Amino acid sequence: MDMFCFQCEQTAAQKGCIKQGVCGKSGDCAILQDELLDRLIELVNCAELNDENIKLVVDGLFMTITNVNFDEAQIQEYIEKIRKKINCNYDYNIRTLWRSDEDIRSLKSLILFGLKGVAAYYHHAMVLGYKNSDIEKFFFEALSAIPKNLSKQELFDLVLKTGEINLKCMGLLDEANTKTYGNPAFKKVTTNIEKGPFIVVSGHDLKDLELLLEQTKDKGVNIYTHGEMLPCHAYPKLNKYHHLKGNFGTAWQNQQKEFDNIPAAILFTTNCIMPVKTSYRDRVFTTCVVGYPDVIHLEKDFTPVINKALELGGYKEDKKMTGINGGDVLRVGFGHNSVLSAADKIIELIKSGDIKHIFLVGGCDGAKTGRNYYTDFVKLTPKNSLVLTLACGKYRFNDLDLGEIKGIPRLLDMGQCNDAYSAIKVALELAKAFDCSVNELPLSMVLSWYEQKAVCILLTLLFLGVENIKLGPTLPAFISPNILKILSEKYKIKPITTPDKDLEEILNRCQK
Ligand code: SF4
Ligand code: SF3
Repeated sequence: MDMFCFQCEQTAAQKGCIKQGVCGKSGDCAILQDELLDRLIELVNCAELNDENIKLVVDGLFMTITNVNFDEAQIQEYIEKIRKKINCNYDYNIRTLWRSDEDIRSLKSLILFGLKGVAAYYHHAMVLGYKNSDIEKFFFEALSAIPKNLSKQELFDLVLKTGEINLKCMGLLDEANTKTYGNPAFKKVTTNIEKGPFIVVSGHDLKDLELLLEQTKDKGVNIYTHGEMLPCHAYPKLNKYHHLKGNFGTAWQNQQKEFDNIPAAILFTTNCIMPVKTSYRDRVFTTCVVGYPDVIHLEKDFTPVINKALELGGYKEDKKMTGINGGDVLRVGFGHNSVLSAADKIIELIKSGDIKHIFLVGGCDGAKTGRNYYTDFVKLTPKNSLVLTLACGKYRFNDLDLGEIKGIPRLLDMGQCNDAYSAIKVALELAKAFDCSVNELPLSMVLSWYEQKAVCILLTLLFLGVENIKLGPTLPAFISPNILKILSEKYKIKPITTPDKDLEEILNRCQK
């Protein structure tokens, strides 16, 4: 029995991985992840919605996101846990979906992959003690719809509902993050590393970072963020720890090179973990839903990570490191709170013509060629425009100093992928101030996708009726030609072309 997976942007031949994942996932691991989905679908059809079962659903979905869990033993153990909760004779095999009519498969994939993204965000909210019954009910509703014989219209409605629920979920996570750690505020983050023991913490989980900061408080170990943990520096209740020093490395897809023989311990809290090379495997640790064979997995007691960092000792001298464009300062902290506190000024600058356009250049990064489009696009944006960014795609350009417009930095890093919520809030507030719709604002979205969290964010934008999104570097393999036609006609979604052409098209359209 061969695997089949086409859930991410780097899928083989733009069609699907069938022998081994391009991400490094083995065929057996992919088959187990499918089995995990089968059991979850059986669970929602058989068992009641309660705290224990919702946690199984949320974490189970999260485990199957790209670059989260490669550990067959851990996945098998999780399947057994679910099996114990299934108390009826429902039998489902997700392979029937992969073999079904391509439009139905496309719509159900949008729902299933989007739901995985929602699960990741809901997991982070739950960890901080925030819950919502509408979101929980939807996990059951959407998963139980996968085996059903539904019309294209019914499925399309569910696709948009996934986007609607994700908006609610990102709102809940925003509330959880800001109420727990304060509102993000502007902060300069260094890419340089101080001498002495250190730990690199990767992923998206703020709670894990807080626990690690607490547990390393008086241990002589410095903490550096990596990848999507970078925005944590902007939260007052996280940056109050003086040993949270800076950010290590560039984008997630460079980790195999950047972690090679690193004299530090590395903790992965969520995606994106890549196949762990033997040159640094002894210093990698995973927690929660992340797993990799032969890598030590921890649950909230980070003593082994700390001991490893002390044993490795870090660099002997301070080490100068930079972003990919040579800059060594990253500016973070432009969530909705700080951008909206400058809203009056931004509105005034738009009215006076000092700000002619706002670009949202955000989304995932990835290893495939062609993603330099985003760096080139940002470099080409006119000096009288702002560039909002979020998620890990920003590592292509976040060390660039684009200058300021009357005291407002041109490049505004709004945070992690889930902070798309901030961008949406800002867009809605601007639309209110100008008494127009978001589509009438001088605002354009140029997005990059890689994994399934990007899918749910895209569905949220569709739910909100946002038009003219440019999406790249390639379109999802799971969107069939007919569904793509509907999306391009209804929402005017277009694939990216070249930076000059796209920029010209955007600016011309907005002048009309
Ligand atoms: Fe292939 Fe992406 Fe699936 Fe990995 S997650 S197996 S790369 S489609
Ligand atoms: Fe990135 Fe993996 Fe998508 Fe949070 S860390 S956005 S790719």
